[in-house]
Amino acid sequence: MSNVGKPIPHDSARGHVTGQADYIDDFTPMKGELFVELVGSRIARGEIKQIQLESARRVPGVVAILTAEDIPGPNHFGPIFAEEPVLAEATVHYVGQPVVVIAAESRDAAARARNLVEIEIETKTPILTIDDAVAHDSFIGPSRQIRRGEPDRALRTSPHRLSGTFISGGQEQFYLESQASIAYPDEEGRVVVHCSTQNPTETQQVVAETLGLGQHEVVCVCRRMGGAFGGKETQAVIPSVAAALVAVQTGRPARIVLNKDDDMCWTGKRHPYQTTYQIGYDDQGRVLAAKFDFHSNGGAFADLSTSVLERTMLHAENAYYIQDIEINARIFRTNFPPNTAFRGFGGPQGMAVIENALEEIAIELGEDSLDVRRLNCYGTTDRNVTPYGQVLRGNRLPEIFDQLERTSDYRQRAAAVAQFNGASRTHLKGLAMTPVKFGISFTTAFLNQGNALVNVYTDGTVQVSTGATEMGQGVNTKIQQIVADEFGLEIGHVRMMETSTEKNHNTSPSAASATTDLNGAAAIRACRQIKERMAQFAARQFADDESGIAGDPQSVRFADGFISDVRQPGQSIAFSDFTNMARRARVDLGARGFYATPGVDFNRETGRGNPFFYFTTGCAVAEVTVDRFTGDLVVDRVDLLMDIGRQINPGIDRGQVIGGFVQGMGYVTAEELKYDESGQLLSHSPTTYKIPNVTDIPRAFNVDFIENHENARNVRGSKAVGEPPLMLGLSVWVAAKNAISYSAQGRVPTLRIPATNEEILMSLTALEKATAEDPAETVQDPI
Ligand code: LUZ
Ligand code: MOS
Repeated sequence: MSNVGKPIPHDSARGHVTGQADYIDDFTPMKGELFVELVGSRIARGEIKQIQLESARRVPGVVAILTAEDIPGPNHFGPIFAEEPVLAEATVHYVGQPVVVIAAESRDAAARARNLVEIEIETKTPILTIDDAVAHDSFIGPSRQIRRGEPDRALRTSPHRLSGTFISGGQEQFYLESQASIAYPDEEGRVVVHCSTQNPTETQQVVAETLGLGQHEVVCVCRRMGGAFGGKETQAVIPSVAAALVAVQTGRPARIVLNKDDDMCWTGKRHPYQTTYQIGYDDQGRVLAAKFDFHSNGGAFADLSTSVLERTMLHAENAYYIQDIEINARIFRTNFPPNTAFRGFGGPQGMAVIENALEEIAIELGEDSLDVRRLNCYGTTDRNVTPYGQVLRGNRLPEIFDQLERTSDYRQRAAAVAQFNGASRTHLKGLAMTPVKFGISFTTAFLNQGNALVNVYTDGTVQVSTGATEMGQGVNTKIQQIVADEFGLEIGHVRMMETSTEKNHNTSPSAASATTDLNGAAAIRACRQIKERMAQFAARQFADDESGIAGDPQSVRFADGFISDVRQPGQSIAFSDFTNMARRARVDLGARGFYATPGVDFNRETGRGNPFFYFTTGCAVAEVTVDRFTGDLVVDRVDLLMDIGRQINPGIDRGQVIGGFVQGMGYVTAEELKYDESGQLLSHSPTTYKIPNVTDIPRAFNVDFIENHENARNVRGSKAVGEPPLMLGLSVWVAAKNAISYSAQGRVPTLRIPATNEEILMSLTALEKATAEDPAETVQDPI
């Protein structure tokens, strides 16, 4: 009996559906609890001249109003550079930057007081575009490079070249549960923070530092999040500190829950990029040389921008071997909220540029872009070294390409698309297959660690605590399955406990798709220690002088709820009886396991190393229809094929793949962040920010996985699945570009991310205008 490999429902599935699963704001208010509001800057950039708090203080029910001066420890924090103020001091750098903390007896009172706070700011011209930031020399961190071969020479000698600027916008994480924390004071000024965070350890650390406490005086607890998608990897910190500050200063519990509009306006998002590229290629479409200059819009403070940028660079070639390549990258400081982690973490921005370029090569050569992509795909025995020197092991990408080409009927459908486009005057169809190769591991090597605590009780039940945080992705269910298998128990005997820094400390954020990998492996290590002790004890029980069987821990098995000796069938003891016996015999039934990913290292200075433990790969084919008159885009069909090793939970993995793909699709086609000229976000609610809904998902959606029983590298032969499918959403964008290209054959359309209806219409119009002005270049007008 194995639990691993079965589509066991998410351990909170019932609670999610019935509403019984508690999120932060569902916690019953504690006695004396205060409600906390932040007052954010209304100005994107300026100097604070005066803060008027008197009228706000007079609002009945207001208990405390605090500013940067009330923070006892250092006011600055940051996951990489400690440069971001918790509360603004003399200057403000983005709309919504928190300046004042209000604590009141009720939400109403807090809201009323918030409206009465007057922050007088001398406005300066904000830096809102990358071009602006370049002009002002406004950047974050050093510029970076990865280089192999002689790209300049290879570009010069290539038979064909193309170049351009590629623009991709940001993306709001759009978790359903906003940033939220409840802090309550312990005696003697210590504090416990319940927080919707991917990163309880960071919350603990920053709360401790800013309050002038030791880390041992702060506990951070996270039962679950209502979504995170990267948005809670670092940015749960400011609300947590605000609540903790109030708790410690007033001696009362304090709750903060951002409303949706504030959350969308004030917190960081996926980084917008502006990238120039130069590509050299031959007559067949083989890329011989590539040069990329990635310009990332970092927002006002560093946050995770340098790590995000690094992942962009490490995915600039996506699934393709490029012999001579140069990847330059830099982050620009602007007056937006600090941009941060978002599922994919810079990967999508890197891959989009090469996928765009390959589509352009295909258009220029009049080839099907699948042939161009397949030709450039990483090989299995040669052409299999990345620009940073990591060798791909067991590369299944060529096989995935070929299998999906067959199972999706790619060739017949490509012919049908061409035929359709020759006949239709109102619509254009497009088809594209794009791959993903996503590196699994934090590129910051030290983060690749996890620890787990396993307690076996005398009734044979088990509690497991790890540093993993549950954000709906099902990490708890997967670890529950893994642990149940270790002890040979049914899943109901194993319970996952809420995440707390008290039980699991010095943890990494639940991020980088690696949470099950790291914490599942740590849990196995803990189980193995307990099993080892149990086996020693069992061997003594199973020893039999009469039949001459000596005690042998090696022959003890844990299966089907029993402990047995393989040499003596019928001599088994129920697990629950055995645990009781073991306790009486003073056998230690608890353990803490630790796991550190072996062999990962990357040298930022040289741009060389093995940053990733392995890669998760896959391909998707998307077929779309574009309305020539409105730019409306319909995704007719998607076929998706991935290698995610041996699945721990096929049901949960399927949910991750579908959800990730659709979220990626939203990024490339619909989700547009619109700001006014003062840097205020205009699309800050579900009515103005368009995420995919049920009518936008592919009309036909076929999801499949290749068999990969050989994968032994990772926990239970599985592979990480959280982020990689998001990048397959690019297939929809490429299919849209493919569709547009039919409106003027041989001419390359320009298309940004996101390809909203408006963007598609503008691209079509520009192409038609160019064709009308210069018809000679048009090979053949299909209409
Ligand atoms: N977070 C991080 C991540 O700190 N480092 C990473 O490499 C990463 N990759 C993906 C998602 N989150
Ligand atoms: Mo992340 S983008 O917090 O894995």
